Amino acid sequence: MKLYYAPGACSLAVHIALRELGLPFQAVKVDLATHRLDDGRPYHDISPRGYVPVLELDDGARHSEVASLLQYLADRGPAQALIGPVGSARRLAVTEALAFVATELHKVFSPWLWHKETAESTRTAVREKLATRFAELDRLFAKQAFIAGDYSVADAYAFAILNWVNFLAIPITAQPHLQAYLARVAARPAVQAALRAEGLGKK
Ligand SMILES: N[C@@H](CCC(=O)N[C@@H](CS)C(=O)NCC(=O)O)C(=O)O
Repeated sequence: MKLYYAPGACSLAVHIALRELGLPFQAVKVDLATHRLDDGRPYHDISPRGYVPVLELDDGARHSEVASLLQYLADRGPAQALIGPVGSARRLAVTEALAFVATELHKVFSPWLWHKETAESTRTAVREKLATRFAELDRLFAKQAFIAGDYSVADAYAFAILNWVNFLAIPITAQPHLQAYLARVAARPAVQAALRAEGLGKK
């Protein structure tokens, strides 16, 4: 498999899952500022929307959407441990968390906070909405270690998105349980390896 990624972007979730599951893959870096690969090829030839992640399967088929890619990969893991069998309560909890991260966190942060042209009033509204989500997560992580019970692919996704608080200097000191959660996920060897491979590891 081939993963098209940009350092620290939402593609980090898929990168983490590939490493958690020990699946063989090649990582191909995309410059999202220019939408080009390192060799100069236009990324829109790979991804018509210009988005990462794209996962290219061994038969050459290309697929996108973080939440779907994570489900696909987790189903290939031993005993579907990172997602749970179809029809199980575990699966419902993990897919519920994937949808929550996609629609209530990922697409609240982006595109608004990443684009310089976003009006300050919009940024303020986005930060307020995120603050309510962070407070909800803080209450959740006071009670449980991971977003859907045991560690799952939804944690890889939640971590990749919530980690943006560091890039965007959004304080979460008022949410100690959320802070501890990020540290807990960051400490996993697969997460450390993915961060290092993307040039984001601790020096
Ligand atoms: N719906 C897509 C969204 C992916 C997405 O927003 N990717 C961002 C990085 S986190 C991107 O590639 N942005 C580049 C751009 O806007 O041109 C998914 O969930 O995978």
